[in-house]
Amino acid sequence: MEKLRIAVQKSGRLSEDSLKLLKECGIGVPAGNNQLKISTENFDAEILFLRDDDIPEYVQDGVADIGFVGENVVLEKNKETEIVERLGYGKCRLSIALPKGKKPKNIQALDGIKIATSYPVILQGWLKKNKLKADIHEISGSVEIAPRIGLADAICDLVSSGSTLFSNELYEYETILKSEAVLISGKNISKKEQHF
Ligand code: PRT
Ligand code: ZN
Repeated sequence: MEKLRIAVQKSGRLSEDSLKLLKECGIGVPAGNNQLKISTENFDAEILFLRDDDIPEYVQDGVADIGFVGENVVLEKNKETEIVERLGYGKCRLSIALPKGKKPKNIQALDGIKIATSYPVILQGWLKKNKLKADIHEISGSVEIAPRIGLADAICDLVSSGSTLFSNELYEYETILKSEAVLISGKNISKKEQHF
Protein backbone atom coordinates (compact mmCIF):
# COMPACT_ATOMS: atom_id res chain seq x y z
CA MET A 1 0.00 0.00 0.00
CA GLU A 2 1.16 3.53 -0.75
CA LYS A 3 2.33 5.65 2.12
CA LEU A 4 -0.10 8.11 3.67
CA ARG A 5 1.26 11.64 3.25
CA ILE A 6 0.42 13.95 6.12
CA ALA A 7 0.91 17.75 5.96
CA VAL A 8 1.85 19.48 9.21
CA GLN A 9 2.82 23.10 9.88
CA LYS A 10 6.64 23.28 9.85
CA SER A 11 7.08 25.72 12.69
CA GLY A 12 4.32 27.66 14.30
CA ARG A 13 1.46 27.54 16.71
CA LEU A 14 0.01 24.27 15.43
CA SER A 15 3.20 22.24 14.99
CA GLU A 16 3.66 20.86 18.48
CA ASP A 17 0.04 19.87 19.10
CA SER A 18 -0.27 18.31 15.64
CA LEU A 19 2.80 16.13 16.17
CA LYS A 20 1.57 15.22 19.64
CA LEU A 21 -1.76 14.10 18.21
CA LEU A 22 -0.03 12.04 15.53
CA LYS A 23 2.09 10.42 18.22
CA GLU A 24 -1.04 9.51 20.16
CA CYS A 25 -2.30 7.81 16.97
CA GLY A 26 0.88 5.74 16.91
CA ILE A 27 2.58 7.85 14.26
CA GLY A 28 5.92 8.71 15.81
CA VAL A 29 8.02 11.48 14.35
CA PRO A 30 11.77 11.37 14.99
CA ALA A 31 12.74 14.30 17.19
CA GLY A 32 14.85 17.27 16.13
CA ASN A 33 14.35 16.92 12.41
CA ASN A 34 14.66 19.87 10.11
CA GLN A 35 13.65 18.30 6.83
CA LEU A 36 10.75 19.04 4.52
CA LYS A 37 9.73 15.41 4.34
CA ILE A 38 10.33 12.54 6.72
CA SER A 39 9.20 8.96 7.05
CA THR A 40 7.59 8.04 10.34
CA GLU A 41 9.03 5.57 12.80
CA ASN A 42 6.26 3.04 13.22
CA PHE A 43 3.54 3.73 10.67
CA ASP A 44 3.70 3.66 6.92
CA ALA A 45 3.41 7.41 6.50
CA GLU A 46 5.35 10.44 5.39
CA ILE A 47 5.12 13.79 7.08
CA LEU A 48 5.44 16.94 4.95
CA PHE A 49 6.42 20.04 6.91
CA LEU A 50 4.91 23.13 5.25
CA ARG A 51 3.84 26.73 5.76
CA ASP A 52 0.28 26.56 7.08
CA ASP A 53 -0.97 28.73 4.19
CA ASP A 54 0.17 26.10 1.67
CA ILE A 55 -1.48 23.10 3.33
CA PRO A 56 -5.00 23.39 1.78
CA GLU A 57 -3.55 23.55 -1.74
CA TYR A 58 -1.21 20.61 -1.19
CA VAL A 59 -4.14 18.56 0.08
CA GLN A 60 -6.40 19.68 -2.76
CA ASP A 61 -3.76 18.72 -5.31
CA GLY A 62 -3.13 15.36 -3.69
CA VAL A 63 0.49 16.10 -2.84
CA ALA A 64 -0.59 15.38 0.74
CA ASP A 65 -3.50 13.07 1.59
CA ILE A 66 -4.44 14.80 4.82
CA GLY A 67 -3.37 17.96 6.62
CA PHE A 68 -3.50 19.62 10.01
CA VAL A 69 -4.34 23.33 9.68
CA GLY A 70 -6.40 26.15 11.17
CA GLU A 71 -10.01 26.31 10.01
CA ASN A 72 -9.40 30.03 9.35
CA VAL A 73 -6.78 29.10 6.73
CA VAL A 74 -9.05 26.45 5.18
CA LEU A 75 -11.89 28.95 4.75
CA GLU A 76 -9.64 31.74 3.52
CA LYS A 77 -7.88 29.61 0.89
CA ASN A 78 -11.18 28.07 -0.24
CA LYS A 79 -9.62 25.03 -1.89
CA GLU A 80 -11.29 21.72 -2.74
CA THR A 81 -10.82 20.07 0.63
CA GLU A 82 -13.04 18.65 3.32
CA ILE A 83 -12.93 19.04 7.08
CA VAL A 84 -12.76 15.51 8.47
CA GLU A 85 -12.40 16.33 12.15
CA ARG A 86 -12.20 19.31 14.48
CA LEU A 87 -9.15 18.92 16.69
CA GLY A 88 -9.75 21.15 19.70
CA TYR A 89 -6.42 22.99 19.76
CA GLY A 90 -5.24 26.20 18.06
CA LYS A 91 -8.44 27.88 19.17
CA CYS A 92 -8.85 31.52 18.22
CA ARG A 93 -11.34 34.02 16.87
CA LEU A 94 -11.23 36.10 13.73
CA SER A 95 -12.56 39.43 14.90
CA ILE A 96 -13.06 42.99 13.79
CA ALA A 97 -11.22 45.25 16.20
CA LEU A 98 -11.50 48.99 16.57
CA PRO A 99 -9.41 51.68 18.22
CA LYS A 100 -10.40 52.27 21.83
CA GLY A 101 -12.89 55.09 21.99
CA LYS A 102 -14.58 54.27 18.69
CA LYS A 103 -17.92 52.80 19.66
CA PRO A 104 -20.25 52.23 16.71
CA LYS A 105 -23.83 51.57 17.89
CA ASN A 106 -24.25 48.56 15.64
CA ILE A 107 -22.47 46.74 12.81
CA GLN A 108 -24.28 48.86 10.21
CA ALA A 109 -22.08 51.73 11.35
CA LEU A 110 -19.11 49.81 9.89
CA ASP A 111 -20.41 50.51 6.39
CA GLY A 112 -17.78 52.23 4.24
CA ILE A 113 -14.88 52.02 6.68
CA LYS A 114 -11.39 50.86 5.77
CA ILE A 115 -10.40 47.51 7.31
CA ALA A 116 -6.90 46.02 7.24
CA THR A 117 -6.71 42.22 7.29
CA SER A 118 -4.88 39.10 6.17
CA TYR A 119 -8.28 37.40 5.74
CA PRO A 120 -9.97 39.29 2.87
CA VAL A 121 -12.03 36.31 1.68
CA ILE A 122 -13.62 35.52 5.05
CA LEU A 123 -14.12 39.20 5.82
CA GLN A 124 -15.74 39.86 2.43
CA GLY A 125 -18.09 36.92 3.00
CA TRP A 126 -19.12 38.27 6.39
CA LEU A 127 -19.64 41.79 5.03
CA LYS A 128 -21.77 40.46 2.19
CA LYS A 129 -23.87 38.35 4.55
CA ASN A 130 -24.52 41.47 6.61
CA LYS A 131 -25.16 43.63 3.54
CA LEU A 132 -22.22 45.86 4.34
CA LYS A 133 -19.54 47.34 2.14
CA ALA A 134 -16.08 48.18 3.39
CA ASP A 135 -12.77 49.02 1.87
CA ILE A 136 -10.63 45.94 2.55
CA HIS A 137 -6.92 46.56 2.70
CA GLU A 138 -5.03 43.27 2.54
CA ILE A 139 -1.77 43.07 4.46
CA SER A 140 0.18 39.96 5.34
CA GLY A 141 1.48 40.76 8.82
CA SER A 142 1.45 43.19 11.75
CA VAL A 143 -2.16 44.01 11.01
CA GLU A 144 -2.60 45.44 14.50
CA ILE A 145 -0.51 48.53 13.75
CA ALA A 146 -2.62 49.57 10.72
CA PRO A 147 -5.01 51.96 12.53
CA ARG A 148 -2.17 53.68 14.39
CA ILE A 149 -0.24 54.44 11.21
CA GLY A 150 -3.36 55.69 9.45
CA LEU A 151 -3.65 52.77 7.05
CA ALA A 152 -7.12 51.70 8.16
CA ASP A 153 -9.98 52.54 10.53
CA ALA A 154 -10.24 49.01 11.85
CA ILE A 155 -8.61 45.60 11.58
CA CYS A 156 -9.87 42.07 11.18
CA ASP A 157 -7.39 39.65 12.72
CA LEU A 158 -6.99 36.52 14.80
CA VAL A 159 -7.33 36.97 18.53
CA SER A 160 -6.66 34.50 21.32
CA SER A 161 -5.72 36.11 24.64
CA GLY A 162 -6.53 39.64 23.44
CA SER A 163 -3.20 41.02 24.64
CA THR A 164 -2.03 42.06 21.15
CA LEU A 165 -5.16 44.15 20.70
CA PHE A 166 -4.83 45.58 24.19
CA SER A 167 -1.23 46.68 23.74
CA ASN A 168 -2.14 48.35 20.46
CA GLU A 169 -5.06 50.26 22.00
CA LEU A 170 -7.63 48.26 20.08
CA TYR A 171 -10.58 46.22 21.31
CA GLU A 172 -12.51 43.28 19.93
CA TYR A 173 -15.74 44.63 18.46
CA GLU A 174 -17.27 41.72 16.56
CA THR A 175 -16.23 38.08 16.15
CA ILE A 176 -16.78 36.89 12.59
CA LEU A 177 -15.36 33.35 12.92
CA LYS A 178 -14.48 30.95 15.72
CA SER A 179 -11.63 28.75 14.62
CA GLU A 180 -9.58 25.78 15.76
CA ALA A 181 -7.20 23.30 14.18
CA VAL A 182 -8.90 20.84 11.84
CA LEU A 183 -7.94 17.73 9.93
CA ILE A 184 -8.58 18.09 6.20
CA SER A 185 -8.55 15.67 3.30
CA GLY A 186 -9.10 15.98 -0.44
CA LYS A 187 -12.70 15.92 -1.69
CA ASN A 188 -12.43 12.38 -3.00
CA ILE A 189 -11.31 10.47 0.03
CA SER A 190 -9.33 7.42 -1.02
CA LYS A 191 -9.12 3.93 0.48
CA LYS A 192 -5.71 4.82 1.86
CA GLU A 193 -7.15 7.58 4.04
CA GLN A 194 -10.11 5.55 5.22
CA HIS A 195 -7.67 3.11 6.81
CA PHE A 196 -6.19 5.93 8.86
O1 PRT B 1 4.98 30.18 9.08
P1 PRT B 1 3.55 29.85 8.86
O2 PRT B 1 2.93 30.59 7.70
O3 PRT B 1 3.32 28.37 8.82
O4 PRT B 1 2.81 30.32 10.21
P2 PRT B 1 1.93 31.63 10.53
O5 PRT B 1 2.83 32.62 11.17
O6 PRT B 1 1.11 32.02 9.36
O7 PRT B 1 0.89 31.03 11.57
P3 PRT B 1 0.93 30.87 13.17
O8 PRT B 1 1.88 29.78 13.54
O9 PRT B 1 1.08 32.18 13.84
O10 PRT B 1 -0.58 30.39 13.41
C1 PRT B 1 -1.03 29.16 12.91
C2 PRT B 1 -2.50 29.02 13.27
O11 PRT B 1 -2.67 29.07 14.69
C3 PRT B 1 -3.43 30.12 12.77
O12 PRT B 1 -3.79 29.99 11.41
C4 PRT B 1 -4.63 29.92 13.70
O13 PRT B 1 -5.45 28.87 13.22
C5 PRT B 1 -3.99 29.46 15.02
N1 PRT B 1 -3.94 30.53 16.05
C6 PRT B 1 -4.44 30.41 17.30
C7 PRT B 1 -3.40 31.76 15.94
C8 PRT B 1 -3.59 32.40 17.17
N2 PRT B 1 -4.23 31.54 18.00
C9 PRT B 1 -3.10 33.75 17.36
N3 PRT B 1 -3.28 34.31 18.45
N4 PRT B 1 -2.75 32.39 14.93
C10 PRT B 1 -2.29 33.63 15.11
N5 PRT B 1 -2.43 34.34 16.28
C11 PRT B 1 -1.81 35.70 16.31
C12 PRT B 1 -2.74 36.80 15.76
O14 PRT B 1 -2.59 36.90 14.35
C13 PRT B 1 -2.23 38.04 16.47
O15 PRT B 1 -1.09 38.57 15.85
O16 PRT B 1 -1.50 36.10 17.62
C14 PRT B 1 -1.81 37.47 17.82
C15 PRT B 1 -2.96 37.62 18.76
O17 PRT B 1 -2.81 36.81 19.89
P4 PRT B 1 -3.28 37.33 21.34
O18 PRT B 1 -3.06 36.16 22.26
O19 PRT B 1 -2.42 38.51 21.68
O20 PRT B 1 -4.74 37.69 21.23
ZN1 ZN C 1 1.00 31.24 7.59
